[in-house]
Amino acid sequence: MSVPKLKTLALAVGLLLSGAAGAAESINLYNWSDYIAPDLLKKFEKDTGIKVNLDVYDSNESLLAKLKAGATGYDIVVPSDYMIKIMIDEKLLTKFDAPKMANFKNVMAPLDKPAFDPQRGYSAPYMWGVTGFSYDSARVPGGKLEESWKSFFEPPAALKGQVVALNDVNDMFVAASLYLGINQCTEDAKQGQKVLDLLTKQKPLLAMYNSDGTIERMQAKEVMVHHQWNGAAYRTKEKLKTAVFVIPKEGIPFWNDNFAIPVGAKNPEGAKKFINWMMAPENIAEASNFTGYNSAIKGADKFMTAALREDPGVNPSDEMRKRFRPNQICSAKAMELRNKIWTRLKR
Ligand code: N2P
Repeated sequence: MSVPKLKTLALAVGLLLSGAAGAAESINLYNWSDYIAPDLLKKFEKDTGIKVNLDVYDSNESLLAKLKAGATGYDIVVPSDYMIKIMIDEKLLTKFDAPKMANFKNVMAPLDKPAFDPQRGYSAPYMWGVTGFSYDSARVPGGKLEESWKSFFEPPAALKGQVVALNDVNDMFVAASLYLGINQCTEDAKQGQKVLDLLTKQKPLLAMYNSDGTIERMQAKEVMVHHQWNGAAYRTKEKLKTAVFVIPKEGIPFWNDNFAIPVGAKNPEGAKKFINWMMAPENIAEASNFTGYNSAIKGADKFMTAALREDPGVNPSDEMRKRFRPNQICSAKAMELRNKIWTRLKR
């Protein structure tokens, strides 16, 4: 048979298979915006016959609010570390025992036994990263900003209206506490007030608080400085060669995002297949190649683009890793203080 005919045949068989299976099964994935490649979801569908419907959110807190309001349509959600713990405590997650999955053996320490879910009963790792800030070296005064949170929280007057903060209580509170030398889990109202004072002083200098569209905003030169997750910063640098990502000397919030199955999921078995599939090195690497973040899966680096693997913001040197400050699991009292400060700031 000729090659074009073979191709047509393969296509016809493929369509038949995916058509038949696709109609039978689907899962609803509720993920951060711009955080998974549409092609990868297609590949999963081709491999398993399960179609993935994607809906997106912009913060852990919006996800939590949605689940608490009783949203039951989702089979998989992607909370960060500290939010996994909150959701376990609020009984919003289904236990699925990730270590029993075939591909869990690929998970690297320490993310195989993280403090927020030591048995990995309720979660499996997706991407990890850090939250720093980017600036356009072609346009900031002097072409350089100090490697300090000072550049972001107390920028020079010339940067008024040229700085964007993530609309993210955890990333903002932790960064501010690192800059001020305050324990991120503080329960002390006086310390909380210091954070609020810093953020209140910064507020009129900001163009906005927004976690979505950070890459496009930098690329379009709408602003010069952007509080940013390192994967987004990597993708920004691809589009704006003069962008620089900063890992501040006072320390940088280190986070990891995880797959979880909410209580009330309609297709938990399909969700488990997806989670296991995503822990295969070649699949998670495709996720990394799209999102710009690293994963905790052994052997994934082989399938990552060399540029991503070697990027100092995505795969920082040991020296830079000393600046990583993992998100901690704080007391309910500390979280209340944090949320109160955020509400006051935003009103
Ligand atoms: C998606 C980035 C999510 C990472 N745009 C934040 N933990």
